[in-house]
Amino acid sequence: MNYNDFPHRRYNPLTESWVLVSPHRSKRPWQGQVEKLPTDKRPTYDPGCYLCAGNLRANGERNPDYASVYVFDNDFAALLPDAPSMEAPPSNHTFFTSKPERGMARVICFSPRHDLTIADMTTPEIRKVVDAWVAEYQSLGALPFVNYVQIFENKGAIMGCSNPHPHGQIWAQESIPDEPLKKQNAQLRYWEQHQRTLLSDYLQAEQTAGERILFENEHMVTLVPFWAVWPFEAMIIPRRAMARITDMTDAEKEALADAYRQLAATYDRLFDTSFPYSAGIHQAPTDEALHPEWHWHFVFYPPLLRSATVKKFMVGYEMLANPQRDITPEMAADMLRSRV
Ligand code: H2U
Repeated sequence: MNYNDFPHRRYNPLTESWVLVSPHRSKRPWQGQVEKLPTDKRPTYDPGCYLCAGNLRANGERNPDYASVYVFDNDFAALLPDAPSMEAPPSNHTFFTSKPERGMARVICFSPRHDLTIADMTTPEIRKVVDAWVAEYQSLGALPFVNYVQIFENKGAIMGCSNPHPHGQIWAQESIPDEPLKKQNAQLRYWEQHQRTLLSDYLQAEQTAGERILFENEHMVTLVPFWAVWPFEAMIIPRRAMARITDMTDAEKEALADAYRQLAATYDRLFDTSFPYSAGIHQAPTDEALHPEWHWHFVFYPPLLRSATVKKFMVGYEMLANPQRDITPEMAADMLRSRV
């Protein structure tokens, strides 16, 4: 089947869900239109920024004069460690099910430089971000009430990011949230059948196919997944099956930092803009089980469709039925590869 000609559905084996692909809608040749935005000239230090070194935060606390990466408890955390414990009887009425949820939320400043993004940082600088993620996953995961740690970055005003200072977030909680839980269930079934991780076999298939891989280094492969929903969705997958980022060797941490930088820079070159996205790492829960089924990976969901100012909306059919896309993941991979 020539995917470029026919509407078709693609299956995501990690989340066990479908995406409708309608490439005939974008058969018109790619116009390559670049609508330039006024360049976002930011100072290296902004006295009004609550994430810059030495500045006051909204709650009156002062950031230290940090030199590389700085992590602090979110002053407006969505999860709190002292919510009533699980011993509190949950409501189990059929229609009003709820349960208390304990957790923590942390903010991670990637750099003291207000004007940078991951795309502008060096690999050794980003390596420090990776090291902080590893340390946070370890320390938050060790808390008795934490069973899952979600590391993520929300970049760009279009994604609802409240501050352009380079930063990410970490939420840690009692329950495994829905997205990673879906992936856990699918990976567990695959592992039980094959004694290999789903993503090890997927990587091998992608390497044979070749058409969706963007770039590779010694330890990481960056690709547009076959089942991508967002126009320029991408994944960084470690070659070695590892359940969690704490399993990485130094060389793998370095390789992850470099792939992250390269993908962010490739995105920026695509539409000549500071490319917005939500990105995050899906990995094993911190519930003390070994989880050999898990193969951690880094997913990128950018909202842009055709230019710096044209965004894809997940509305209508997407809200009511299934996600849908026009350009195929292979077309997106071609476009991104031309900017690597
Ligand atoms: P986002 O821009 O990605 O939403 O992240 C900023 C986070 O920083 C946000 O969750 C927190 C907000 O609660 N924050 C603080 O913890 N202290 C502040 O002084 C302002 C913002």
